[in-house]
Amino acid sequence: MTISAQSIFDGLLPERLSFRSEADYFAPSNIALSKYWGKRDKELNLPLNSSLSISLHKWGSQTKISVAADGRDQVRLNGEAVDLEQPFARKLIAFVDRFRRGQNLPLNIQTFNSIPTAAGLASSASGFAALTGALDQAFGLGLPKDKLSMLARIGSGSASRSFWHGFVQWDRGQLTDGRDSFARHIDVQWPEFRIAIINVTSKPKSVSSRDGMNHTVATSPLYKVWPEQAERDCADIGAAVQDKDFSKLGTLAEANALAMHATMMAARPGLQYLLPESFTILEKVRELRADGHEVYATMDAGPNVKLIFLQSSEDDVNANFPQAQIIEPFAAL
Ligand code: 2P0
Repeated sequence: MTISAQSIFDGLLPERLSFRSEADYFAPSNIALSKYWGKRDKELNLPLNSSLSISLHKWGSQTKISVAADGRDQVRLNGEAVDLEQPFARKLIAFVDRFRRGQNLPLNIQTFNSIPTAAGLASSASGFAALTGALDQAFGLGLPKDKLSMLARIGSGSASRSFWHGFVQWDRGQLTDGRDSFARHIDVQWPEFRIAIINVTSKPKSVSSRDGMNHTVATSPLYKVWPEQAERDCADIGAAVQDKDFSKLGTLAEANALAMHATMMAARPGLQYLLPESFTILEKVRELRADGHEVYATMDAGPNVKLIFLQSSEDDVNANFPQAQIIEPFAAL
């Protein structure tokens, strides 16, 4: 039985919507320490494995919604009007239409991304989370965060993890309709935890995450072992977070990221997001560790490298990677 994404929205929303209040919702971006790579259902964005992320503090998306004064939808990104035929606006309006279901509710939707574009981080995670949260406010739905996470997941899988600060786990779930596939906050504060973003290039990637993961699942002979290993990594990284065992967390996160990239490289044709500069950074990270500094790396569907370390290693990271942008995920907001 195939279940449509629309039926999930229909099941959670009232039949008739009305505009209740102006909305303003912030969602942080996130980086997976244990990666989501591969879907068991493409329509519902159901993952083949659970994943665990750390949110990027003030880096994320802020979405404001008000009634469109002239009766026509308007979309603005970072203050600039976006043509509704542009892919960004089309995706956004298609998601809003899953809420409106043909009802005449024209909206003015403004999104501000605080993620520096040069950081090369995807904004779809925070973007769909902020949009879902703002629609919930605008229509006065009052949905709990697990339901917001489930709806945002249909926009983009990693968006399910962008409703909380700190550590977040997205459980893969077992049900075919995805009612049990949403994220939850992990109640651990770790003020010494640091993330550094090392930008290799800010060029847009040639293969989207969505196409890349579908291609990997369909053609990579190494993918067979990924879901089980990733599920185990996710559980073990979750335990390391609870125990605040940084060596274990870093070792597993780096291994998990490399394993994800290995599955992609083995796809046919192979998919390689990492560039020579990415490998140079990885080598330097290994050298730092050999010198006794606990610094670990993770990479997503692009060549940029993200480092994780504790406050005690911050000076070493700054000295070795002066271009790094350092984020304190548990700093006061
Ligand atoms: C992650 N990535 O766990 C993994 C690691 C990229 C590499 O989630 O198709 O944009 O919209 O569900 O969420 C990026 O994939 O893909 C992603 P869709 P999404 O962060």
